[in-house]
Amino acid sequence: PTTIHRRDYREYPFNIVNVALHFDLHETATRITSTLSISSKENQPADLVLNGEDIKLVSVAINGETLGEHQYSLNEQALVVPALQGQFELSIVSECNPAENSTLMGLYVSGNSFFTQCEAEGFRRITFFPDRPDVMSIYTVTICANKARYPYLLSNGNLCASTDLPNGRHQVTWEDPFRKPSYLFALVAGDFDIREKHATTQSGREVLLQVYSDKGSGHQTEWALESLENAMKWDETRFGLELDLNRFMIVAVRDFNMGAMENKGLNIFNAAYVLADPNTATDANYEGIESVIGHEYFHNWTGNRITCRDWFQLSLKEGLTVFRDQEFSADMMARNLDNSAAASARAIKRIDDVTRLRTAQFPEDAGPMAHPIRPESYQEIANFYTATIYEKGAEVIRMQHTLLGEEGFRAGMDEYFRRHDGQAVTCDDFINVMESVYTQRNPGKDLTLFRNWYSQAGTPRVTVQLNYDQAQQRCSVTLTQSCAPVGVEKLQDGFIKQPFHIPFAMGFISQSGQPLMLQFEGRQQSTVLLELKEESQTWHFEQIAERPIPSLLRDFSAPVIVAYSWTNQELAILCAHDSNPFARWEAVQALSARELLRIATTLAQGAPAELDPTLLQVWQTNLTDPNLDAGYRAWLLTLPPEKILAEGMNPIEPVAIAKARDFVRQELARGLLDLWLQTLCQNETPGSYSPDPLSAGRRSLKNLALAYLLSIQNPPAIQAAFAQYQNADNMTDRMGALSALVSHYEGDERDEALAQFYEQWQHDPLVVDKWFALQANARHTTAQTIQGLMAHPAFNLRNPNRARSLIFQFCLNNTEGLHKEDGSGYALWVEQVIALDSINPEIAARLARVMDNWSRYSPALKTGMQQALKRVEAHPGLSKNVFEIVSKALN
Ligand code: DPP
Ligand code: ZN
Repeated sequence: PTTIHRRDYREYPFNIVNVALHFDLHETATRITSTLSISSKENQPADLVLNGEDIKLVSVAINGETLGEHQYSLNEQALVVPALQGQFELSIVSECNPAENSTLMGLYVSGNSFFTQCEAEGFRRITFFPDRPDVMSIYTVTICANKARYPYLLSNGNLCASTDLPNGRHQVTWEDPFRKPSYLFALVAGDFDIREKHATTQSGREVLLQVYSDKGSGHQTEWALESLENAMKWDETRFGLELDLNRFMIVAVRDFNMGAMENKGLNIFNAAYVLADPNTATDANYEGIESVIGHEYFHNWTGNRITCRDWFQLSLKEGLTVFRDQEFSADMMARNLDNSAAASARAIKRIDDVTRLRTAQFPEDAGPMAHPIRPESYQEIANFYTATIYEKGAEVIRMQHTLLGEEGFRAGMDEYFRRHDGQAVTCDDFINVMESVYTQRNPGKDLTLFRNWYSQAGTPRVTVQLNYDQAQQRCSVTLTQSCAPVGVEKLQDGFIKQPFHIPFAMGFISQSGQPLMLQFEGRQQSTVLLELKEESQTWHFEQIAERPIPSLLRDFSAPVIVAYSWTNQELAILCAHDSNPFARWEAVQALSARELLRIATTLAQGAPAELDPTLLQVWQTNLTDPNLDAGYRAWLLTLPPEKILAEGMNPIEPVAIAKARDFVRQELARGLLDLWLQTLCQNETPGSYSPDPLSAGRRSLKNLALAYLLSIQNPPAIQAAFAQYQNADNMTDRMGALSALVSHYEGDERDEALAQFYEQWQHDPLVVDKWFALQANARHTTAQTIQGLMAHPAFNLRNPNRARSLIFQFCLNNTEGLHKEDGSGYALWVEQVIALDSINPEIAARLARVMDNWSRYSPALKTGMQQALKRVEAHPGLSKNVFEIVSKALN
């Protein structure tokens, strides 16, 4: 496979001014006529290169004259018409087979409907076209299909004509008034339930908001429509950005590779991010729906109005839009709360996002796929829809927000739209705009060094050194940064990593737990923002009466790893008193990670473990502190996930980590039994279900207590879990109880409950996904269990949600099952990567990434992992998606 480099970017030599598409929809043979009005950019002939994959060319004509076969060339990837110049009209007729398209890229059938997915390179599976984001055109789309089967025919923009045809067919025409790249094209045809609402924009325009879903699922779209309206209002208020179309449609589809897609005016969503009702969706599902609906809606400006010049700039739209959806969710969560509840609601959101970054992105940034948020090269762009582009990309935007401040950032965004609306631009264009505002507001400062976040990969480590001088009452803080070359950086001769510009927020806490005020930049502040721009820098703070305890990287002000050697006692003080709620949670994480890793090492050596009483003390404080909201308390009482712990262990002993977590959980359950039982009783949520953050917080604390108590098989808690399972009026409580039982309880009633759950919910695919996922994650589930479940009539490898719920859940989260000594976990992985690859390479490549960090595992495991990778690599006919992943892992 060829590698594509950022430095090789060349402008496309033609403008494609207008695109007229005519679809004659049939399940197994859809005929597409594409008429392009084209003009050369230059005064000399150039080859017209049109991408096309897996489609059949029927004819090609220029200005109405059909070309003979000698007048163009055609291969597996492209149609080339040589030496064209001036203005002309090109017409192409081609055919594709939507029913047989299991890649879910291009035009495909799901259930009884047609859908498209074009980002990144799916449009070339529909018609021959310069399928690259910098070619922007005005689209007119005509769709013709059987009227009874496909009463709704949708595309981007505004509906402008609709007529009945002979033979039971009908035809509609859509016009999108905005220029767009091909990846934002969409088409949907089918029969749907519709929920809709008229809303008025800031400037007083009336718009129609619609959610389309499978027949019979219309009662599950209320939350989606409400979230869409909230997103619309939020973008107006926070960024002054208004919906630019008269109608905005969301369509839910059961078979979808991603979460959702921001096609202009016609967002297509994985049903998992649309459908919810209290009985089938959990609090986490409700949150996920709100955030993804927000995300896709926000793309209308950050992504669609201003798009990417090429796919190396993906983070231009994704990092920025993730930042925007994170802020949207935080604002929604903090809405209507008093100051302190709002602060903990925001902290919860931040904790959640940082946890995601640390579990998914930090390992990526330390492994063979490590890449800067603006990569330099790729083989398959679909492999670069990564945690780095999205989550780290959002952190890089957040740092700019921190450096500019809310007002400055908003001024920067305004300027970004002023300069670039309607264009396909680069990350450099974005940072240039932000820098112009930054420099104007902070004379003498610039973002030169900050740009290294775009060009260098890896997670920087910031080592902190504190020197306290009692006589001078002075405390100095030295920050030192380092970041070893990672991923492709390691392969480049003479590569020297430059320092990053790191905004580092910190404060001091006294030995008695009080926040200290610091004199900094002419003001008294409890949190100061240090800007680390060299390898090492020192700051001095005066009038510090005693040796303080540093509270570091508050609110996670930069995506870095902090190294500081607090004593356990100092950490315990921060765990109980840090006035910054995010940093207080961090202290708990640091202390418990330290303890868990110590115990994991002990267990790996076969020695008996014992819990440090400090941790028990911290848990007791956080179970009883009267000032904590339930949801925030739940986070304070949650042990760090295995994947985060693994990043702190060398070599990684995954099973020892899992066992250490079990051990600590049980010790904390046993040592604080009464408090857990009280917590269980005190967090009921009476009344009918509401997904609001306070109620969700209570449910999460209650279900956490249940999990702790069941880990020691506490009999009253087992009873409580069964009662909760039977009586729950919402899915969060039902799943909370069932998952605690499935994870920790061995009796027959457990299997009865699981069987009953399936019986009750088998008609709802998203709930059946939950049922598979529960079992995939359960202790004692082995590869054989998974094989058994794959034989269940409800299992279907072609449906990505189903594959994810069973196979991905097992390979990603069931540590003991995957790493079983008999090699059965690895064998299952090999088999399923290969099986999926022949159906859907994009999904297969995601599963392939499970083995990324094999070389960091203990010797007993890494050989097996490496062999598994080699078996996949040796498989004939591998897609370039999977090939890129496994070959980089083995390199
Ligand atoms: N649909 C994906 C997202 O919104 C890719 N653009 O992130
Ligand atoms: Zn996105």
